[in-house]
This record gives sequence, structure tokens and C-alpha cells, in this order.
Amino acid sequence: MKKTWFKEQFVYQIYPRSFKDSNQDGIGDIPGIIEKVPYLKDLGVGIVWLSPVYQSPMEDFGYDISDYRNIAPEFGTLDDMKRLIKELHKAKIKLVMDLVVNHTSSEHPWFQKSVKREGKYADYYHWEDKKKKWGSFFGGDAWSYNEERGQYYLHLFAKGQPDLNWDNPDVREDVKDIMRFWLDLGVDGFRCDVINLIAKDNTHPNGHWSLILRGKKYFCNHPNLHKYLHELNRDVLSKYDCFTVGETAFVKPKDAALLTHPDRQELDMVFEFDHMAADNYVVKWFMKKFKPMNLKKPLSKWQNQLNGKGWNTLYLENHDQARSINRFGSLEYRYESATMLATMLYFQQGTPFIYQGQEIGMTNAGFEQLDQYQDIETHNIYRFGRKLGFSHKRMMKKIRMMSRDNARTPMQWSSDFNAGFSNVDPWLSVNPNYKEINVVEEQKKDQSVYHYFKRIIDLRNKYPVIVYGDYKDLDFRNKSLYSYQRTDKTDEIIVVCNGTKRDIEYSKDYSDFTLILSNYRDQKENILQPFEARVYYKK
Ligand code: TEU
Ligand code: CA
Repeated sequence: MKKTWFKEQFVYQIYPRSFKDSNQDGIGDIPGIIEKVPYLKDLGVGIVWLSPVYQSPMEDFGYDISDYRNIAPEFGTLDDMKRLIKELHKAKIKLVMDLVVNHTSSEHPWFQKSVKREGKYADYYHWEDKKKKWGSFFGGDAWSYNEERGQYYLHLFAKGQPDLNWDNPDVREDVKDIMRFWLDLGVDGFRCDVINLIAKDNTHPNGHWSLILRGKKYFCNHPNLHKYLHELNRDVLSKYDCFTVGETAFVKPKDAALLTHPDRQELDMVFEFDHMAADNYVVKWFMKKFKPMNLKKPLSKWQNQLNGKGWNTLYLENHDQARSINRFGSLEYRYESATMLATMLYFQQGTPFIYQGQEIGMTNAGFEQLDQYQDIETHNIYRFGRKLGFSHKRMMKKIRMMSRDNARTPMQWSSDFNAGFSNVDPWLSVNPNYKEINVVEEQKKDQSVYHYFKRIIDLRNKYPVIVYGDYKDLDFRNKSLYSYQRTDKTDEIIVVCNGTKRDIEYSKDYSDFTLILSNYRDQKENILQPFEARVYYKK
């Protein structure tokens, strides 16, 4: 595999609304991020991925864009954005923007004109006389009626997020112009939102009945996807030193190889979702009990099947997922399980991603009342679930565990008022545990999630075998343990993780290796302690 900067650096995802409020209106903003550049520098990350900051009615908090070339006033100005790029670059940190082009906001002028069938815009979206049977990612129907045009339009997400018609070459030219605009401003690449949905079967056949995503085969991984991505690469991306990561739900390793093999010139890496189903049946609202094997199997499958054929990402959290300690670790062993999960993940092959707060071991807020939640998906799913006959109590349990707002509570900087995020009450309440879990506290302790993350970042920078080496499972059938080996021509790394809160027997002898990392100060003979993780190295 070709060596490149975007395979070697840690990416840090910022959800701007919740990172740092600089002007005391309760909403995080770009000047707030600028204040924290030294924090990012010190942590050691090389790239920032910024969730959308564009002009938007904020129905889906920025994933519904009404102007791709301007900044939402609550986040700042275009000048703030230019300053952010400059400050990050001064700190040797690259910046990746979120590119949300499967859909726009219904307030985008393109949609407004399309509704009126104005000129070339008549055909910018998907329109039908009859309501088609496709399901929305947010629950319910994906086709809704527009009174003014007298037709149905497609929205795979909220009603306010109509899907663009990518078969229309004018749409593709407009997207390319948006990309050039940001690349010319100095941005270093894009995280491409739901990119494997852009190409559709434009005859819009009705889908067979299904509780989840009816009609999926007509809008997910359509063959034209490769054509369109290659076109963006050829006309725009290849002309800049930049990278793209595609968000791609429902892809298999062989799809990912088509999307990311360097010779095909489409994307540079993808976010796959298989391991996000470790505690559910594909759709997160159908929960099942988590078992360590449910994480090991998909992670190992992707390591084994993509090596040499494409490039993967390593993530456990983002702004759409509940916190990983709650899902795959244990609140009783917050430090141990957070650090074990980080060890398990970040010594694999792929570009590593940290979601804000993960590096200090933030946990779910788990708000009890529906009106404490702000997320449109949460409210839509509640309504949809109640319609299907689930009780209020049952729906609230799902939401407490899986709502996206669990990851969107304000970043916990200190034990000051509102966690040091803002002097006024924030748009979404702070997690009440901020007095114990916050950056200041984590930096003060000598054994903390924060210091452990820093250590991993240093190790990945030091040993290329962690980035590029081959992967091999060890002891795959062991249900409690996740152990693997990474090798290149000269070096060898062994990772051993106890995925449970019990002591487990372990008698492998790695005495000819150096123990370069562990989340326990003392190792016991023939025993791995709860959530213990070890990394061994040999030249
Ligand atoms: O997410 C797409 C996506 O797959 C999620 O909607 C996912 O199905 C859901 O959040 C899991 O609960 C992207 C963005 O990351 C998300 O924030 C947006 O809401 C969505 O696209 C629409 O733009
Ligand atoms: Ca603000």
C-alpha cells in the first residue's frame, strides 16, 4: 500500500455546536475552536474533521445545507473560517470539511427553484407523480408531497433534506464548484456524507415491504456511484493534495475495495458500519446484548479482507453514535474499558479517528425526558416507534441508550459552570458527570484516558508497522480476549485485550518482547485483569 500522510495521522472530529462557545450564546462556534487549537496540537492529532458549519435552517443541525459557500451565523463568519484554517495549518494540523451533497436543505435556492420548475433546476431533485414505496433513514416514508409543485419528492433523511438528482450533469458541476471553492480556501479534504447513496435507480421502482429501509437496493451502492465518484476525483480532487473519507453504510469489504483502491481514483477511505452493529440487529433501535465477539468478528473481517486492496478507517464513535464506554465497555471500569477499547482499535490498519470527548472518556448523557433531546432523528424515531405500537417506556429506553444526543452533549473542559463550555445554558444540557469527567481532571491525573490516548498517538507516530503492517488474528476463538499481531519486514507488534470485566486466564509468554503499553501499572502472572490491554513490541 502506498504511503501517504492521511494514512499516518490521527483525525479528530469536532462537532462544532458542542465543542466550545466563545460568545456566550450557548452554541459552540468557530472562534471557540480557534481557542482550542493548542489543545489539539498538544494531543498530537494531525487532521481535524469539522462537522458542517455552513448556512442551514439546522433541522438536522447542519446536515441540511441552504448555502454551501457561507457559514451559519451562530458558528461565525467566512473570515473566522479562514482564520481557523490558518491557525490549524500553523500548528501543522490539516482541516477536512464535511461535504453533504446527497441532499440539500429544502430551503436551498435550488430546491425552491425546483419546486417552481424554474429552468435547469426543474430536474435537480427526484420528483414523481405517485408516492413511491421507499423508507427513510429517520423512520417513515422517504417520499413526501410538495403542494406547490403538485408532486412527491425524495428525502432519504428528514423532510427538510430533499435528495439531489445526481444523474443530472448540472448537479454534478455545481458540486464540483463547491468542492473547488473550499479547496481553494485551503481546506485539505472532505468527509463525504452518506456518499454511497448519491446514485439512484431513477425509475424509482417500489421497494418490497421491510421494516428497515424499504427499497434500499434502488438507492444504496448503485453502479453509477463509481462513475460519479471517479468524475469528482478526475475533475477536482486529483488536482489538490487532499483526501476524502466516504461515509458508507451497508458496504462489504469488496465494495470498499472498489471505492478506495488507489488505482480506481474514487475515495481514499471509507467508514464502514459492520462493527456498529455489535449491540444491535443492523438498525441501532433493535438492540441486542453486547458481547466482545460481536466487535472482534467484524473488525477482524475488515482487517483481513481489505489489507492491500483498499484503505479503512478506525472509529468507535462519532456524532451519530452513543458513547463507546456505555456500549462496549463498562461505567464501573471507565478508565480501563475506554483504554482497552482504544488499544484494540488503534493498533489495527486504517486511519484512526477520535470523536471529541472520546479522549477523556466521556459517557452517555442518557436523559430521561423526551423534551431534553434536540435531535430530529430521536424525535422522528419516537413517533415512528409509537405508531408501530411500542410503549413510551420502551421507546425511552432505546433513546436513553442509543440517541445521537448522547454524543452531542457539550465537551467537558473543566469542573466550572457548564463544564467550561459556556457561561449560559447550552443548546443541549451538559452531562451531569462533568465534575468528575473533564479535560482538566484528566490532564491532572497521571493515569487517565487522556494520557493513554496521547501515548497511543505517540506510538503510532513512532512505529510504521502500526500504520502499514500486516494483520493476523491470534487465538481468534477465545470469546473474552481480542489478540492480534502486526508485522512488517523488520518489526512485530502483539496486542492483547481482555474485553470483559472479569479476570481471565492468560499464559502466553512474550518475554522476548518489550511491553510498550498497558493500561495497568502491574501485570499479574497468567491473568489478564478486567479490561486489561497490553501491547508488545519486537524488532
Ligand atoms: O449519517 C448518515 C447515517 O447513516 C445516519 O443517519 C445513521 O443512519 C444514523 O444517524 C444512525 O443513527 C449522516 C450524518 O452523519 C448524520 O448526522 C446526518 O443526519 C445524515 O447523514 C443526513 O445528512
Ligand atoms: Ca457561540
